[in-house]
Amino acid sequence: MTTPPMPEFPADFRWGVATSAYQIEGAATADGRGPSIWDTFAHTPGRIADGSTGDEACDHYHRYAEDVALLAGLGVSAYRFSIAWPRVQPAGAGPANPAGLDFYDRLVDTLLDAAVDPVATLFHWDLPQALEDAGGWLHRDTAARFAEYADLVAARLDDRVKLWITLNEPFIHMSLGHGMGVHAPGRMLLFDAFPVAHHQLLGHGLAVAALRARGTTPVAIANNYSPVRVSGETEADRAAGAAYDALHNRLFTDPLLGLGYPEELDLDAALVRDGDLDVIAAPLDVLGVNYYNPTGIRAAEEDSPLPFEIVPLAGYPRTAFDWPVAPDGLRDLLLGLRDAYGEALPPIQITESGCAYHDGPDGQGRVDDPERIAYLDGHIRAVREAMDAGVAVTGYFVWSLLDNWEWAEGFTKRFGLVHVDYPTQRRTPKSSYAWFRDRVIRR
Ligand code: IFM
Repeated sequence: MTTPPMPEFPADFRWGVATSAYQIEGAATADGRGPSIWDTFAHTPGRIADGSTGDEACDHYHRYAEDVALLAGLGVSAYRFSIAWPRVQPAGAGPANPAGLDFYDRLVDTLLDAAVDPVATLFHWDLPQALEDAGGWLHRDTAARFAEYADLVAARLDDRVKLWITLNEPFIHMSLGHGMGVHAPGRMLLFDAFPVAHHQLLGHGLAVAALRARGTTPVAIANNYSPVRVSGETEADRAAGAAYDALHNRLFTDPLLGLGYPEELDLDAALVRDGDLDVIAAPLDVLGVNYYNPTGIRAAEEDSPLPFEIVPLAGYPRTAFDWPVAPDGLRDLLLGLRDAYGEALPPIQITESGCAYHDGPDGQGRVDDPERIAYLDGHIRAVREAMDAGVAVTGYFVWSLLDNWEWAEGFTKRFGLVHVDYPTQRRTPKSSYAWFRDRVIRR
């Protein structure tokens, strides 16, 4: 697909791709790895759309050298991956499992040899099952466990990792995993899931302190954001939009940037102990922004358990996930963050941006994915527009390097720049891979 030339970006702009451990690694029991909540959830009949698990996924654990060669061929300056807590602490506590850390040591060195900066996420949803059995993120102690784990990882890798990301999308982990029950650990607590928000944020703050004590590597968090589009004209519709915005966007940003919790969410005061908000508001070097789509909201029916109703947004193309393709949402989101937080806002990196389509090889074995090229083209231009309007954005990571195991959707959603034939594990770069390399990175 031909697209008009991309506008200029600063020479040191960080172009990367992102993945996460459970979605690609496989090797679920190798080298002493313990079970995570996602192993348990995926192995529970009826939880995953195609009945699959992450037991093998993309077998990245054994094929990481081939995958780093794909990164080198792409020309990215950074690779965002996550570390599986149950590889490092199989039971969620105690000394590190050296064999688990050895894998990330090898990966980091292979990345550096290929001139790709390692960007490591410490928690991308794969909580050790033993911690879940003790209460998981509903339990305050998990925050302290997370900081201990962060310290063990940093002790081994801080000399080479270029950016730490503490948590990935704590909103999604709270809402889908603990509010609605469609992700691990499968709890359906609705607003009683708020302790999961506070304890993740507390764990983040304690982990930031542990990482700072170990070295000088910059630290970030990767939040999921979805700008709200109010559907309807009434005051109740606008109030519903504000309620959703507080829940999805502000709950995990206001306290990080020193504003405390949004008042409208009415968090149980007993949850937040003296000093917690100071721990959570530890200065960040980068705010990671994961963006996929805006959310349409209107007032809920009177008997609804939620103070808003999510409605489909008309007028946009849609991905295989049925998510609207709305690059304007990314621009609006970035401008909105700047307007809401001003000087308190650290530089932003787009830590995930991407789309799922039903990609497959043609008769010649080529995988052509023009929709993904159009998607990325629009979203990268949206970032440039926000930068032109004064928002400090210093990086952009495509989700994802490889087609991979998409949580409750199993293998049915393909997000990769590289196609994976799961039975053979054959990797085939899609046309978006060449486009990203030639039209964006090496322009
Ligand atoms: O695959 C996920 C990723 O793990 C977290 N952010 C959204 C992606 C697409 O759903």
